[in-house]
Amino acid sequence: MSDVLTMRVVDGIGVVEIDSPPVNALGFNVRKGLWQGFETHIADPAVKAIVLICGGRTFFAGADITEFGKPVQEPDLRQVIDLVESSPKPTIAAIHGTALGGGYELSLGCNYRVAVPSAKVGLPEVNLGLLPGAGGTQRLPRIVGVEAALDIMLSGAPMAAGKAQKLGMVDAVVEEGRLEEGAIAFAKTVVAEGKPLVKVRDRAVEANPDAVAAMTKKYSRLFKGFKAAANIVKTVEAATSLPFDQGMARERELFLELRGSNESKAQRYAFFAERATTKVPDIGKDVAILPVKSVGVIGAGTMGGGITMNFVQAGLPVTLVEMNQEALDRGLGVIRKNYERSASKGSITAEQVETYMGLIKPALGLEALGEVDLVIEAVFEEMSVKKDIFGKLDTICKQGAILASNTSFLDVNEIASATSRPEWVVGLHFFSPANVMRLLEVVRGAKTSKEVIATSMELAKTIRKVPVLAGVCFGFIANRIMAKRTIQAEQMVVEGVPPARIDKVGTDYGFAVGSFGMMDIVGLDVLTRGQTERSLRGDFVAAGRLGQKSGGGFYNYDENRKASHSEEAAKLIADFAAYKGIAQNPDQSDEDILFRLLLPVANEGAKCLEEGIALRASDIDMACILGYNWPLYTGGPMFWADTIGLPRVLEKLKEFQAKFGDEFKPAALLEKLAAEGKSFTGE
Ligand code: 3H9
Repeated sequence: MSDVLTMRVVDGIGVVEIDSPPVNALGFNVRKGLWQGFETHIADPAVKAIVLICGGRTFFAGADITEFGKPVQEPDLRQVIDLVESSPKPTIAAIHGTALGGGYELSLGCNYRVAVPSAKVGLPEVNLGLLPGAGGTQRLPRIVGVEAALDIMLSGAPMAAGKAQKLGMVDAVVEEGRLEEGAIAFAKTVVAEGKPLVKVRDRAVEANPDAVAAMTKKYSRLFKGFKAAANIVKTVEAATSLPFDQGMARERELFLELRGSNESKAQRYAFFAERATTKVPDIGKDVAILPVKSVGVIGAGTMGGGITMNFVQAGLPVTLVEMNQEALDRGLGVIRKNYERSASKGSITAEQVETYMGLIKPALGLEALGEVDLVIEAVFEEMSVKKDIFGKLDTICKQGAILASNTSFLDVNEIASATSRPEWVVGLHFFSPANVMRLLEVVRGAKTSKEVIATSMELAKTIRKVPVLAGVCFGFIANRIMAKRTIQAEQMVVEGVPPARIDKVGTDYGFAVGSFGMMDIVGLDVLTRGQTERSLRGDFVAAGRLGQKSGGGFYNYDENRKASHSEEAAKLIADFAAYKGIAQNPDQSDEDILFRLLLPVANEGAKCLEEGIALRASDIDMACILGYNWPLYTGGPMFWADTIGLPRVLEKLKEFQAKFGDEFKPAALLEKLAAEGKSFTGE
């Protein structure tokens, strides 16, 4: 018998139980087990109805994503669902944990679905660049109608059992902890009542063009770059216009188109990349995770405030320290305003606003941090200031407190040297806005202890961030490598390519904002702070063009912040080019503009790998996706370079190096991998 299958018969009800840790993904072994379980119970005259249940933490979490690149071994999931659906005996899926994707689709092949209150169901395939490919697109609209089905499939969001019951996605909710008993009791009632067995496929569904239009509008962001959403809409339209079997054939065709696409490959890669970031080769499960029950944040500015919000939302009290009352009040005011805005939008309750604010303990002076388990310093980027603070923390903080800096560029080892306990010092680099961006770079100093790293990685999970481990260097991973894009954007603009053209190439690729649009948002004065030499941005600042806040930077802005061409900006650029004696070269192709912007990013990523600054290429990709909104469907700079092919990447870099200089000098690792026919990511 299959090693994931257990069968029993309880009062005439056959139970098929599958247990395949960690999440009962529907890989070949599981499908084989299901086949065997259902065939056996269908053939057994003593069995009057069949309950399908999972062991472990969850019902089936979907198809096994690792199988997608490989040839399918039969029975495939659709064949398994056909077998279940063709059962002459009532079938009942018993759901706990998360019934997702193929897992929920399998339950739709059953006549009934029962769940415990804590269970969730959903079709999240869109997040992997796919569509529900095991009948979900055809069966779900037959239960909930076109509008709700599209909402569920386009959002990809799991739904709690109670709500799912109201929509008919779940037929009964049974007592928590007594799923099997509840499902068996349900099955017995079905048998006793002898009702005709209704299959989902036999239900009717009506077309609803208005709902399609409304949902297409609601999820409009998914229709640019991503491919799955458009195909999901097509399958749902097929469900309303074609007989079931033809609808299934259409679903298959559109699923296969997505499965083979670079976009879906990138999204599947990102799914595993996100889960790989916490795996640090020299830090095993034996390394202790230290308790962090209270936090101190130094600096109530934009970063400090955002950082504070993360922790209070996770229920951890934060002592927020400023040097004067005015700054403290201002910082607290901004945090409150952010929460009140969320409450007015309905994303949190008024009560939550007070709970979060109540967890913040405002304080003047570092002395208030004596007893906290973790301190995060978020003051401005000046080494002497940081060293002064860490020196004081060394005398104030209790032994065993983690001392973290949110520095974006500075040397964490030097900061640690201001203390007598460098093993307790770490970089925790948040990305702005810190309460929104999911990336947390955990910067490992030369002496940072394994416990501190392990605790930082765990802490990221607590505050719903994705940690990426980085070594000490200027800018760590994301800022260091993304700076290469900005350098090239500025270089091309002084060569005479208009900012709008460069930004359009960036936004066509999938960035929400181009390099110049972004500089205008951040503020050119901020970006030139501390600069002594003449620079293009400095010329803009000197001319009073600071960006959006002054009504103009690289672009002019109207009152709605809509950007338009600026003659003054064009003149500043031309003057700067003349001052630098830059040869004009405005006629560059879109492809060259794109490659000049982004290949140096991947090349710098390769250098981070060579130097051991990043553990793996996929960490670099996660850092760019989660810290810089690099378009997910391209997989990040390293995966994208792989999809182009490293020999071609190398060739382009060499061509640019010959034309534009050593900024494009290929990393040794790139040369090596290209020569060996390998890739950065192994994909
Ligand atoms: C699909 O179903 C297509 C069909 O429509 C059509 C077929 C024809 N496969 O996330 P966690 C691994 S597409 C393989 O850390 P949590 C995961 O990598 C699928 N592996 O736990 C990790 O491994 P490791 C639609 C999977 O408790 C471990 O399990 N379904 C899969 O935070 C634990 O995962 C989805 O998109 C999988 N499907 O969250 C659901 N799922 O320990 C995807 C997980 O080595 N899964 N793993 O790092 C999830 O959303 C979350 O994993 C879940 C648990 C909510 C289930």
